[in-house]
Amino acid sequence: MSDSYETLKIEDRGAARVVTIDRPAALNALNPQVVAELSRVVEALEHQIDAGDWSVRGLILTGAGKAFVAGADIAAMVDMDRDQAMAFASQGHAVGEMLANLKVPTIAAVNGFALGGGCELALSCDFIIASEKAKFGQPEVKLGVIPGFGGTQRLSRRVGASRALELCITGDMIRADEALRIGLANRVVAPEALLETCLGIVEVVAGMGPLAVAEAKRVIHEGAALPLAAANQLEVEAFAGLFDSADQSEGMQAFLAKRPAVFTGE
Ligand code: CO8
Repeated sequence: MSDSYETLKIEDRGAARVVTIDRPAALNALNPQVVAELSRVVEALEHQIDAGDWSVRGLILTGAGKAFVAGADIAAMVDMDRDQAMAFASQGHAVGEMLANLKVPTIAAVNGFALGGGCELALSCDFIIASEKAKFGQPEVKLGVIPGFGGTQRLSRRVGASRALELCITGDMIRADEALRIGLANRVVAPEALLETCLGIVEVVAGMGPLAVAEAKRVIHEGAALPLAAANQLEVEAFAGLFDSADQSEGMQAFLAKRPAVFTGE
C-alpha cells in the first residue's frame, strides 16, 4: 500500500493503521502533495470501513525523524496568491473533516515539533499522545498570517479561547508537559513508549463494539456544535439506534453469560 504514496509510510500493526509523514528533511512540512496523500489514505480507510471491513480499529498519525509536522510548507506558500491560499487551506480543512468523520478513533502520536499546520493536524485527531520531546505551537503570526487549517477554532474548542488566543498571537512554542496541563495533549510518554502507547489504545478500542465506538465519536463531535438539549437528543437517538445492532445483543448477552463479547460491527 505504501508504494502508492511518496510522502507517507503506511503500516498495519495489529488493529492499527500507522501513517507516518515521511519528509524528515523538511521536518515533514505539509505541502499540497502531503495533504493530498493524507486525504487519500483517510478516504481509503473510510471506504474499507463502509464496505464492512472493521479490521482497522484506529488510525495513528506520526512523523518521521525529529518532527511530527513543523507546519505547512513555507516554501510552497511563499508565492501563493489569495486564491491559492484559499485552495490550500480548504484542502487542509477537508482532511481535518475526514479525520473527524472517520468511524474509528484517530490518534496523533506527536513525536517532536507540532507547529502551525502540524499542531492543527494533531488537533484534527481525536487524541493527542505526546512524547516528552514534543513541542506545540501556532507560530503563523511570525510569518504574517494566522492558522489556516483549523487552529483558531479547534485549538480554542480544546483548550479555551483565552489559551488559544495566547498561543495564536504570541506564536510561542510550548512543551509537552504544558500541552498536557492545558488539555491539548491527552497523555505525555517517554519517546520510546510513544508508538506502543498509541498501539495499546487501539488494541483496547479493538475489544469494543465498532458501531458503539463510531457512534460515541460521532455524537461527541456533532453534539459539540449543538445547544445542550439538541445534543442530548442526538445521544438518545444514537443510543436507541444501537439497539438495532447485533453488537448490542452480543455485548449484553456476553456480559450476562460471563464470556467475552465477539463483536462484528453489525
Ligand atoms: N516549511 C518548510 N520547510 C521547513 C519548515 C516549514 N514549515 N519547517 C522546517 N523546514 C525545513 C527548514 O527550512 C530546514 O530546511 P533546510 O535544511 O533545507 O534548510 C529543515 O526543515 C530543518 O529545519 P531547521 O534547520 O530550521 O531545524 P531546527 O531544528 O533548527 O528548527 C524549527 C526547527 C523550530 C521547527 C524550525 O524549522 C521552524 O521554525 N520551522 C517553521 C515552523 C513554522 O513556522 N511553522 C508554521 C508554518 S505556517 C503554517 O503551518 C500555516 C498552516 C495553515 C495552512 C495549512 C494548510 C494545509
